[in-house]
Amino acid sequence: MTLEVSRDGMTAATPVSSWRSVLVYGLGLSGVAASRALSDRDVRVMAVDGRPAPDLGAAARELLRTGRVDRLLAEEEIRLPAGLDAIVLSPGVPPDRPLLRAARSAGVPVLAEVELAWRLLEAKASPTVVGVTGSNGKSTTTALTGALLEAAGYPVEVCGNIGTPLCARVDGPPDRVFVVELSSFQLEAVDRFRPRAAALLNISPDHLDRYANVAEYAAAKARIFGRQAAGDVAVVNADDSEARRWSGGRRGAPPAVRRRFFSRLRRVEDGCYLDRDRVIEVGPEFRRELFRLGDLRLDGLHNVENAMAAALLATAVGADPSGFAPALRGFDGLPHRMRLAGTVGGVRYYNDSKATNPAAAVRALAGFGDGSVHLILGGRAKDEGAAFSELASVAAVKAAAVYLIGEAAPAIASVLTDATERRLCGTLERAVQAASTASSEGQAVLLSPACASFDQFEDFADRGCRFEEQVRALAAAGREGGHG
Ligand code: UMA
Ligand code: ADP
Repeated sequence: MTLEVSRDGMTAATPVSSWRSVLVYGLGLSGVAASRALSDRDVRVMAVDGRPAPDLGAAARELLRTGRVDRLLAEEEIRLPAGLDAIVLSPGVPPDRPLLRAARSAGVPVLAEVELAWRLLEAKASPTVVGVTGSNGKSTTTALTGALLEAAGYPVEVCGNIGTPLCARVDGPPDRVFVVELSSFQLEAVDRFRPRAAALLNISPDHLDRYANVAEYAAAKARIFGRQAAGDVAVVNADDSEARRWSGGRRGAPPAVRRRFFSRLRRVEDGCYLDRDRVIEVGPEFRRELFRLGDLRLDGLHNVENAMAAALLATAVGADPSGFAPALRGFDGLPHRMRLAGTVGGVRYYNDSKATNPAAAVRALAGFGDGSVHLILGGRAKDEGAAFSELASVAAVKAAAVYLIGEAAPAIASVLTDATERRLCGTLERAVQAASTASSEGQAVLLSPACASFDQFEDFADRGCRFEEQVRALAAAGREGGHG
């Protein structure tokens, strides 16, 4: 599959103010927000969704009931309605759906929800948008950037893939800074979207159920820089060779864009780096301290990278870094990312349900002692076998045992080394039970599943909450039994 949306001139330049009729594809969070924004501007909205109306969420049903979305088409109904100005695409909808192919051959623009939001913002003023993408660390970096900008006195909207669509934040007071987490899915269908500062944190294999190969996935991510121009800043992880490669050259940031690098490992010429316990920012004519490692409440070296990226993004839009250290001291992370869910009988239970690919789980394991972790892995793999091999070698060192759940259990079991003790548990409940029985004081039980959750749960948050519930139940049982 090729991405049919090109950087240059995907769409006719008709302003949204002249639109009359739009089809919104997907009526989840993105589609609901886009539909509301369009109907508020008197654009006729039709929608298409693979789910029938009664199965949609309450907000979508309300839009249909009140006539703000005036028609719901079934996904198989592949005829393109006449007279459309655009199709607004939800990120979860793959670009090769028949209706989208038909739209492209008929010359109807297909735009991401974030692209629509950009055009609505652009119509009012010159917006300040900060974008964050990468395979891992997007949500944490997005939230951190928001916290640093707030500490520097900016009114901030933190939105995008982190949970609230940008379209839902478009209307409101002027002069806000929009910090937007962007997935590869969203970036596939952006066109004029131009973040003043944009970060590419890292690239590791992910979503290979949607992309033919890693290059196609990375190319979608690199589109974050596509419309940047002189005066804009591209923030790039110097320690990640793929991020470096995709941020420059033909498909990355145009030459006029200032590329600023962050590195944990070596000095950079323009950007920031770790010098013992201090993060130092350097530019052509200056050098200053941004924060110290001790200011970070988040564990893990990957979070040092996330904080460095956030600091460069915040300074790119003008933030004074003097408030960064206290802001970092006040940030204790997002739910479901390496959170201590409880300590039972001297065993620490960590919820890292958001680790939905192998690279994220590898990072999670890095912080533990050898042979000390009872690791729960599995769910719906986004890729077959190969991607688990690095995780298998790290698990061989760090894990006391591995507990496998969900669809991917056989694929993961097949790449674990012979020396790695493994149990096929099926469900999360059985895995937590087995891990709690086998673990001993001083060890940890870690849910860092390296897979998506959709085979057994609503989403990663549902999986994380179920894990935490079980940990609470274990703690309660421990108290009743007289151990704590
Ligand atoms: N649908 C179809 N046909 C399809 C696929 C979906 O009709 O082929 C319909 C579904 O029936 C449903 C709707 O589309 O009614 C859902 O749309 P969606 O999957 O795009 O999800 P939204 O509710 O709009 O949420 C999206 C992001 N989801 C995805 O990208 C899959 C949310 O990220 C994001 O928070 C939200 O927009 C707001 O911006 C979630 C996610 O899993 C957390 N993201 C992936 C990730 O982080 O790895 C990319
Ligand atoms: P994303 O939004 O990209 O999924 P999150 O900030 O939600 O990223 O973090 C998800 C998981 O990825 C974390 O629980 C952690 O295990 C891992 N992670 C976070 N930051 C990084 C990073 N910079 N590099 C690699 N892995 C990371």
